[in-house]
Amino acid sequence: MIVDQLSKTIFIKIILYGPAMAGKTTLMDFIHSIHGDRGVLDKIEGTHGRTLFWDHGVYTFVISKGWKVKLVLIGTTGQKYYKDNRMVIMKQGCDGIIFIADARKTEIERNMASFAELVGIFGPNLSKIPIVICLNKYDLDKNTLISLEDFRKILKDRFKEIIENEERLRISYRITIAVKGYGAMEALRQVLLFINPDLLKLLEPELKSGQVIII
Ligand SMILES: Nc1nc2c(ncn2[C@@H]2O[C@H](COP(=O)(O)OP(=O)(O)OP(=O)(O)O)[C@@H](O)[C@H]2O)c(=O)[nH]1
Ligand SMILES: [Mg+2]
Repeated sequence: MIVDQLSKTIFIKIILYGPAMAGKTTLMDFIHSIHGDRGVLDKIEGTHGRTLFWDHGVYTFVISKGWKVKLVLIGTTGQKYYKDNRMVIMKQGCDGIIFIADARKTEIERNMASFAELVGIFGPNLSKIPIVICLNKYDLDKNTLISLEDFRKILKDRFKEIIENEERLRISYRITIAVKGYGAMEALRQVLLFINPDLLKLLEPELKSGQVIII
């Protein structure tokens, strides 16, 4: 978080991370569909809508006493081939991470490999960064999907040293359906809550909830 006293602006940077095709861009598209009047979303995509470099959204919210918050959302490219590109983005640091996992059981190893990459980048310092993990695509056939509990358990087993100390790591798990916007704003709120609860209180009147559906 950067606080610029002169321009009375607070900058918050949140990165969307996760394996290719998990739904990072789709989630950002949804957030933009409801907050597009507050900012811009710049996407650099190849054919078939695959992110080549990143998705970059900046949204400005006016809070009290002339202060404003600039919320910077960066969606990484998930493809293996562009690992170096992700590294450049991640090395610049961030205030919080929304990790978009693909909820299908068949995707578990790709999800874990992506999380391992995060651990590789930040090492033990990852424990200090707030993370909201979204099990995305929960609209698909329930028999093909992993439960939140099972996902959590596998992640804890694999990354004990990072995940286990829950007091240090602000981490939360939720279900999302990015194509419908389900859980998108809740994930954003949760990561903002982890980053700074007082700031979220000030931002709350400005944040729209978007579409809510029952699953
Ligand atoms: N059924 C279903 N499909 C989804 C959901 N979210 C995303 N998708 C689909 O999954 C595909 C990939 O979504 P993207 O948002 O482009 O994925 P990404 O993580 O940005 O992928 P990269 O940019 O390649 O890393 C698209 O066809 C989306 O429509 C969801 O909640 N449910
Ligand atoms: Mg993308």
